[in-house]
Amino acid sequence: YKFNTTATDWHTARSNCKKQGYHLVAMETREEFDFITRFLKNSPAYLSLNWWTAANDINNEAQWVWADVNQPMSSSAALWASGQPTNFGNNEHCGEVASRFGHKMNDAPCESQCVSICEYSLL
Ligand SMILES: [Ca+2]
Ligand SMILES: [Ca+2]
Repeated sequence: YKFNTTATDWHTARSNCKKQGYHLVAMETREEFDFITRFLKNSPAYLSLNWWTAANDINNEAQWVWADVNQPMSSSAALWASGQPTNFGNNEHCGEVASRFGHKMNDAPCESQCVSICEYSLL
C-alpha cells in the first residue's frame, strides 16, 4: 500500500494512483479492512486524516462498487460508520475511511479534499 498524504478530490486521487501503477485501495475482505484501519489508528501521522478508497456509487446511486477492480463493495468487509451512507444532498458518491467516524466508511462528496491509499495493481 501507498499512503498519499496530499489531499485531493477523489478523481485526482484515483488518477494519481493509476499513474504510478497502483489503484485506489479496494478492501474486498474484512481482514484487509481491519489491517488498513488498524494501521491508520496506530500511526500518529495518519491517525486524524480521512482517506479516499476506491469505493463509489457514481454510476448507480446506492450501488457501491470498488473502482478499477470492478467489484461490488461488501459492507461486511468494509464497514460503514453508523448511519452511513447518507448520500447527503444527493451528492455523496465517493467512499472514505473517516477518522472522525472511528475509521469506518463514510460516503462523501467526490470533490472533497482527502488523502488517499493506493494499492499495487497486478494489471
Ligand atoms: Ca451516493
Ligand atoms: Ca455520508
